[in-house]
Amino acid sequence: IVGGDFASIADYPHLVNLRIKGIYHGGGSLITPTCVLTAAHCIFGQNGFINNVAVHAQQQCLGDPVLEEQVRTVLYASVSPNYKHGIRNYDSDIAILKLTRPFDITGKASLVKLDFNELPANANLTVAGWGSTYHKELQNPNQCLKAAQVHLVPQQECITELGSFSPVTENMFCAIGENATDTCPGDSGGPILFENRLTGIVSWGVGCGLGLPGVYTKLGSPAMTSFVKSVIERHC
Ligand code: 4AZ
Repeated sequence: IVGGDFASIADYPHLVNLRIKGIYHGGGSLITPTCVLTAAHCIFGQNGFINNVAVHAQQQCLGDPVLEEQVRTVLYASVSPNYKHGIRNYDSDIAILKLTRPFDITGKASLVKLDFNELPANANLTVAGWGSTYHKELQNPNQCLKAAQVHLVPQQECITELGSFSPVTENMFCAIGENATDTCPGDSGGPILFENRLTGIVSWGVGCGLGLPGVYTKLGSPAMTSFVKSVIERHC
């Protein structure tokens, strides 16, 4: 996150981080004790049964030691069938990871509530993650959690600003904060919250903190809503 402030994981008890072979690969949100919502591009190539992805809960900084009870492995990933990985295509950037064993949500970890409603104009939103803190910063393996306030950008304005880089579709919305506050590589998969409910997933952008909006997978689009609801019903 560019801008914003360091934050306490206690304020984001649903936020998890994803590891592939131990290496940090993005954020995620606990939506049921056995399911994590994330971005498809964070786990690209991992659709179906997978054995090399782990989920860490309750980590303040990526380099902190994690207790065994706060780590789960992933049984399989359900990736949106409309997600087509490729440069300049982030449509339907959404996946749900089914864990091999539920997290204990009677302790510090807890579930986030999902918000499938259309956001009001200029909605104030909160992002949180362990991503880069300035444009082109390499991922810090010891990054501590940051959070920031951003606001919804009108869809047409976002299409005008970013549409020439990559299509801005109905399954996306855009947001930016004061002084170019933004999400950055490494924040992907993590939450964007409206009134403490999950309304989107950090997905893509053109650089970060450059004054362009960041782009988020929109839980409230018809396709994203039906994907999430059907996976939860069948698998979570
Ligand atoms: C990324 O590459 C990424 N500025 C995520 C968010 C933004 C840009 C890039 C938004 O994961």
